[in-house]
Amino acid sequence: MDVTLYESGTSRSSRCRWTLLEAGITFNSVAQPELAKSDEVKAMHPLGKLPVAVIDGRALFESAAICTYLADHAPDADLIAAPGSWGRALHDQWTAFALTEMEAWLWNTAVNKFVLPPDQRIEAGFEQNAMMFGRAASMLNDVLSRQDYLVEDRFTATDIIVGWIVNWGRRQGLLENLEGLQAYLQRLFERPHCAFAKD
Ligand SMILES: N[C@@H](CCC(=O)N[C@@H](CS)C(=O)NCC(=O)O)C(=O)O
Repeated sequence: MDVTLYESGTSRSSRCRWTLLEAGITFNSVAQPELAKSDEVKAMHPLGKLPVAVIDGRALFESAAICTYLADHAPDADLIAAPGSWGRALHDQWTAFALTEMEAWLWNTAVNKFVLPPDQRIEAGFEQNAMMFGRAASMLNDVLSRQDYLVEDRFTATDIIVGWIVNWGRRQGLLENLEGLQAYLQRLFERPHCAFAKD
C-alpha cells in the first residue's frame, strides 16, 4: 500500500499516525499544519481539513474512516474486528458514540474558543458542552471499569479512535473522578506507538 499522510501533530491526525505504526505500514508524512485550508489540501478535502491520507493515489479524509480502512488492509496486525462480525458492529457503535456524543461537544467549545474568528464565537455553550461530554464519558467510564478495551477484549483501532477523544477530555480537565477512563488512557499510553499528546 502506498500511503501519504497529511498530518497536523497531535490533532486528530495522530489517530492515523498511530494506526499506521501499529499496522506496520510504511508511509510518507507531510507534517505541515499550515497546509490546512490550502488549495493543495482543498483539492483532497473540500473543507481543507487535516488529516487526509492519500492511499494508492486516492484521497481519504475523516480520521476514523482512515484508521478503519488502514486497519482493514493490514490483516497481519489484527488491528480491527472483521467486517460483518459482531465485534465490527461494536467498533461502529463505539466510534459513532465517541464522535457524536463526546467529541462533538468538545469541538463546539474549541470552535467557539479559538477556531472561529472572535466576532463569530458564541461562548454561551461551554458549560453545557462540558456537561454533555460528562454524561457520555461517565457511561464510557462504567464500561471501561469492567473491561480493558472496547472490542473483542483486546486493543484495536477502535481504542485509537475513541481513546483520542478520551484524551482530549483529560486535557480539558473533564476526567476527574472517572478512574476507569484514566486507567484506560494509561493502558493506551503504555503502547510504544501511541501518538497522542501526553501533556
Ligand atoms: N472530523 C475530522 C476533523 C478534522 C479537523 O477538524 N481537523 C482540524 C485539525 S484537528 C483542521 O484541519 N482544522 C483546520 C481548519 O479547520 O481550518 C477528523 O476527525 O478528521
